[in-house]
Amino acid sequence: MTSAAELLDLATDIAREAGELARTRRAEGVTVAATKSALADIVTEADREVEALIRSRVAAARPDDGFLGEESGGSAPDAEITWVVDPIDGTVNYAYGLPAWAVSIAAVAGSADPQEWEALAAVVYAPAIGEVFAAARGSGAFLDGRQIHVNAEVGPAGALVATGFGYDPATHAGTLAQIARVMPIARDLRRGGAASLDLSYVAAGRLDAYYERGLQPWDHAAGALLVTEAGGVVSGAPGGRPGRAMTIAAAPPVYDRLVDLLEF
Ligand code: LIP
Repeated sequence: MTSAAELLDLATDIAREAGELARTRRAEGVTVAATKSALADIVTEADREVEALIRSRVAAARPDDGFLGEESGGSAPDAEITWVVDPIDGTVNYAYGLPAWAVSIAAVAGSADPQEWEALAAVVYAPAIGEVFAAARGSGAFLDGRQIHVNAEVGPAGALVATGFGYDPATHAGTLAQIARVMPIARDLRRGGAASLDLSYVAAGRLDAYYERGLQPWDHAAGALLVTEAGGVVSGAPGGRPGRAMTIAAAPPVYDRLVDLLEF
């Protein structure tokens, strides 16, 4: 079986090529191709083009692998390795020209089900910022080749916590109520708009914690491995896997305090 390091090398090469394509398309001007689950849930022509590039590169290099992409769906669910891809995570940021967007690619084993898979390799590439977050299972997490770690200690001012709002306006009141429950342990909040980068920033110690409801598998697949390889904890509801109901990521002490405040 291919090693996690070999999968990471391939994922990184593909992410860099895909990211440069996305950046080129951004500079040319972005066209919204359609809306999906809600008016705010947009897909651009670049999302589709970048995912097609990633899918073709993976198929050429590893034709027997499965694929699960935000825009083109899944294939070969029984494959030994599945590539879980968000071609442009932070699509709204990308469409507005804000820099917080990323190509997120994870290679997972055992199943195409996020409740069962074992992530082996992860890369989150932010082309507009020029940073590559990478991890191979068991080998640590890295930012541009420098090893990174979660913030194990939070200062007396409290935790810097990131979260997000789903595309469905009907969920916003519940999200705001949840924020009110979390604020007693927070020094401040951040809302970056790209889950893969929020998770990467927890791994790098730039955030003390991140939580969000409503994430899709491709939003958290790569970032979750980065966090655990950086010494953090990632879950859904306590003891569960990250998913639509909830994704929580933090260093152990903050994680435990956050879980006590969130309702599941
Ligand atoms: C986005 C996530 C973000 C969330 C947005 C959206 P997309 O993914 O990365 O954290 O708040 O609602 O789901 O749609 O840009 O790939």
